Order: sequence, then C-alpha cells, then structure tokens
Amino acid sequence: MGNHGMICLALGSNLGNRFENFRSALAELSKFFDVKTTSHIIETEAILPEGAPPEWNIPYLNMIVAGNSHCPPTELLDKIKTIEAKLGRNLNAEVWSPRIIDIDILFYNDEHINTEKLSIPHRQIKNRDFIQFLLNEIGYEIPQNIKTYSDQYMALNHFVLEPKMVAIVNVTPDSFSDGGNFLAVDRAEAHINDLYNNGAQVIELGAQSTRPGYKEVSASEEISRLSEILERCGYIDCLGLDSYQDDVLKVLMKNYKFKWINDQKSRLSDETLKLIAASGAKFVTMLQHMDVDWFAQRLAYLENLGLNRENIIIDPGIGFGKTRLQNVEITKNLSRIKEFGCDILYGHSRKSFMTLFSSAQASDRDIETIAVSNFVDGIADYLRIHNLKDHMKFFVAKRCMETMTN
Ligand code: PH2
Ligand code: MG
Ligand code: MG
Repeated sequence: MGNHGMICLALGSNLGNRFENFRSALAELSKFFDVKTTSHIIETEAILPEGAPPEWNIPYLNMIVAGNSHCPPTELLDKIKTIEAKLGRNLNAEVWSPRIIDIDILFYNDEHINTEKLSIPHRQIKNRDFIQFLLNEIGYEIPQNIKTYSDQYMALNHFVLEPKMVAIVNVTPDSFSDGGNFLAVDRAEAHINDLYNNGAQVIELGAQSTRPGYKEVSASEEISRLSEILERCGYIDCLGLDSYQDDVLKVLMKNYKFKWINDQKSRLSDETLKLIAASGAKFVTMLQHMDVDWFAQRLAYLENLGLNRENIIIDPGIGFGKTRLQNVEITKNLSRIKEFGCDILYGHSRKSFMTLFSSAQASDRDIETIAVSNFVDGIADYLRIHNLKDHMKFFVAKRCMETMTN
C-alpha cells in the first residue's frame, strides 16, 4: 500500500474505559470515514512533557486507522473534534493531560498542510516510535523524511477489539472449572480489575453454577454472594450479570447498572424483562435444543416487551442437555442462527464436549478452548470465556498476521 488516496488517523486514550472509548470513536468515525485497515491496539507508557504531574502518568491505548473520506482536511478535523467532545473529552484541558479520546490526523493522502490549526503530516510522528510501529503493521509507507526508527519497539500490551470477549467471573463454590477461585472478595476484585484493563467487553458475574447436576441456590444466597463483590466493583461500566431469577435481577438492577444480562432459562417474568428492556442492557437468550421456531416466537415476545433486536443476543447453549456430538453439530451450523439478525454468543469455554479430543481436566482446557474460538471466529460475535489473556494473545497474533499478509 502506498500513501496515495489514504487517510491515516491515530487514536489514543488513557482515561475511562479505554477499549469502549475506541469502540465509540470508531462507530462515530464510520459515519464519514470509510475504514479500510486497522492496526491492533497497543498499550504504551504515556509520553509526557517535562515536569508533568505524576498523576498524568497513565498508560495509553493507541491504534491506527486508515481509510478514505469525502471530507476535506479542515472539515475532517472539525468532525473529529466533535467526536472527541461527544465522547466526553474536555477540549480545554491542559495540553497532554490525560484524555478519554484523542484522534489525530497523521496523513491525508500526500498532502502537506501547515496552518495554525492543522499540521499534516502530524508533527509528532517522528518522535513516536509506536506510531511508526503501527504504520508498519498496516503496510503504510512512512515517507523517508519522517522515518526515524528501527522496528525494535516494544509495547506494554497488545489487544484487539474483535471478537468481543465476555469474561466469566464465577462467585460460586462449585463451578465446573474454577469453582471457589473467586469466592474471596479480594481475589474477585483483583481479577475483575485485571479483566477490565485487558480488554474484556463484558465482565460477567455469576453466583449460580449451572454445571451438569448443579444445586440451585436461593435468591437471597445468590444476592449475598454478588453483593459483596458489587459493593467494591459495582461502579465498573462493563459489568454483566448471569442470573435467571427474577428476585435477584430486580434487587441488583435497582442498585447497580449492568450492561448485559445473561438469562439461561427463559422463565423470567414480563415485569423483569421490561426492567431489562428499560435499562438498555444487552440480553442473552439461550436457545432451547436448537429449536429455531421456538426462538422466532421468543424473539417476537421479547420485542413486544420493549427489547430491541440489536440488544438481544442468541446463545446456542453449548453443553446444555446435549451430547458431545450435538455440540459439534451446533457449532457446524452456527451461521444458520444469523438469520434472525441478532448477535451470537458462543459459550464453549472448557466444556466437556472437548473430551472428544482432549484428556485434560476442565481447568486445563484453555488451548482447546482457543482452538474452538478460532473455529467460530467471524461467526460468533461474542465469546464467553474464562481465560481472557490467552484469548487476547491468540487473536492479536491472528489479526496481525492477517493484516500484515494482506
Ligand atoms: N498522546 C499525547 C501525549 N502522550 N503518550 C502515549 N503513549 N500515547 C499517546 O497517544 C499520547 C501520549 C498527546 O496527544
Ligand atoms: Mg489531538
Ligand atoms: Mg495527540
């Protein structure tokens, strides 16, 4: 790829939910910017001016987006400033202070612009080896007069936005692969913070195991297990709740904001479903026995109660009342349930159909899980998983190889 006919933007964020800030920025940009290539996301140490206050030293996420736009440079800049403001950035804050989102125009085709408002190519490119590192990834030829660095740059961390990952946090004594690990509130809190900083789209709390042969707990027990954690972590803006009990959902949704409700049983009352609809949360419905007609009816029912189709997610229910081979069959036909226009959640992590090809204990099936994740990549919108970090590593490598060999 040459630089002709391409616009290159750099995204940066070191405040708030950095991943969500990138997602929102990309969604806004797509209204007038046709994205052709994206780099993966790297986490970088903040570059700060001399004498900056120590509290500004918060790691950034950085990423590059290349594509086209019908907007001329100054109009593009204005639109970008509007996005930055819309996402909550204080445009009057001090130069280089932490920010929710920063979108910089690095290149605009081959144009050279040097006005008070706009400097293209961007002035900082030559001082930021990580920008050059990301430009290399997407195959963008860095003009010789700018190029200053070798390819030795090391990021703190690497991430991608797709597939979307739903990280499981079991607050149970008896979950099949990690029961008891996160019952202690301190451990659960540390785990949740780790997931937050490592790209979980949803952090899904569950206090009721539904493993084969599970023991149902009362609503009050479920609430008490969750409350301890929510008292510490309830402010986090990407929490999900895995519960099928009306009384649990009603009580907890009153006090906390969840962006995701995972209902495995489809027996919630209309009242609870309306509450969920009004909250704007995404709502996961599990397919019972891959019965597509049942789901068509269910979808109509949920929409009638006010849930929007874009907030309803289908889960094929891997491991629920199925033989090992039925789980394989469902996976083979996963794309068929796309016809409803709902996103798909695939929840296979460490499950026992993997004994078809693995003798590992449940807690030791992460490689097998990632292989299956790879198999449904591009079909499942969300992956519900235990091991976020290894998934992230896998998909970073996969996406980068796809981009670099394209
Ligand atoms: N942007 C800044 C100041 N410092 N540091 C990193 N690591 N990444 C950035 O995008 C960045 C920065 C001003 O725009
Ligand atoms: Mg800027
Ligand atoms: Mg900047």
